[in-house]
Amino acid sequence: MTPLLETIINKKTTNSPIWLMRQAGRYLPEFREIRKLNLDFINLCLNENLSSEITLQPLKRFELDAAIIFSDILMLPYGLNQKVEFKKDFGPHLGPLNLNEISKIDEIDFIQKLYPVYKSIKKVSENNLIKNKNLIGFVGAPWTLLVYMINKHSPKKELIKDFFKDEFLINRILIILEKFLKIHIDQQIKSGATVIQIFDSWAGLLEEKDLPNYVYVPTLNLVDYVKSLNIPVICFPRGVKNYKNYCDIIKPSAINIDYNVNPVSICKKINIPVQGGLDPKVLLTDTENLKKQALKYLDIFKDHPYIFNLGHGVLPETEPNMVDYLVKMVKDY
Ligand code: 1CP
Repeated sequence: MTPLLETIINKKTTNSPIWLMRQAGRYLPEFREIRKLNLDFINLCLNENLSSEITLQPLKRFELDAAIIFSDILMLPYGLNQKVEFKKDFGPHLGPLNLNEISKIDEIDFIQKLYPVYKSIKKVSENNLIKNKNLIGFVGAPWTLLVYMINKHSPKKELIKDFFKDEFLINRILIILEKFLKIHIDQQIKSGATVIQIFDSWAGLLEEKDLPNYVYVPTLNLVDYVKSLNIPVICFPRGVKNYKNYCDIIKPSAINIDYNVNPVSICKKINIPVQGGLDPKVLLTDTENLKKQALKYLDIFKDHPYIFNLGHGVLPETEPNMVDYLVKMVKDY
């Protein structure tokens, strides 16, 4: 069994495996070389030769226990024919949302549009570098995708004023998302993904009273679906105030915590495997501080099944040397 599955399934508490969110991306010079020549981000994700190469880049440098496929959560609205563009220094920008248009998409069209993503997963899964490691497929949670589809760009701190105005539209989109997220998950697994992570990056924007409708019910549905396929599922509800409630209701195979939660209280309250937590900004400081902060997490979770990771993605300005130091330190612990 791979180190990651030992932790998630067998609840092993020694030798924490490690991988990092956004490990395949902006901070690696070899990625920037490719990115420079491929200005259209969506096309880059749809180039199975390049996206599989980018996925493997961090595994060539560091002794990581998993690769995460180089793609994006917004490939899903793209697959539903909503226009998605990534603008430099602005982030994603989505086109108009036409319910009639997206209601017409069928399964075959959708799979065909995203086919290169699945071929890329297949290529990575057949590479020697992934032997005895996991290949992580992922999706955005329904709520976070709804946010981008209606808001059209990153909400940063808040949603557009009339976000919840059209209840009919929201409910229809959630139904469509459920169907296509399941297809997207299923295709990733069939192509070779051995773990699924669900990113709910904007769960923290909701008030407690709205969580059941937009987060708990739709996410539980997906989690149960992944489990029915016998694949572990890790959830990352960034910014939720009550991780324990979330875990009690959704029961993911493991929970990724963000850097604002207190790891001591998480360790006490939550009895499923935990992943992540370290503030990615710590990688921008020095090795002494990095060691101290990483040790904090390793010590707190030393008797708990724990996958080392960050509390959000690796920042673009991170020095690859710092990542190297961190991975070696976790391996030597
Ligand atoms: O300009 C560039 O080079 C593109 C930067 C980039 C990259 C490398 C984007 C744009 N997406 C990605 C890849 C990506 N995105 C991966 C695979 C690589 C890896 O993890 O190693 C994954 C898992 C994601 C997931 C993703 N995309 C999330 C969830 C995780 C998170 O960061 O909260 C979200 C919210 C997105 C949307 C997105 N994609 C890209 C941007 C700039 C954004 C917007 C972020 C925001 O709204 O602030």
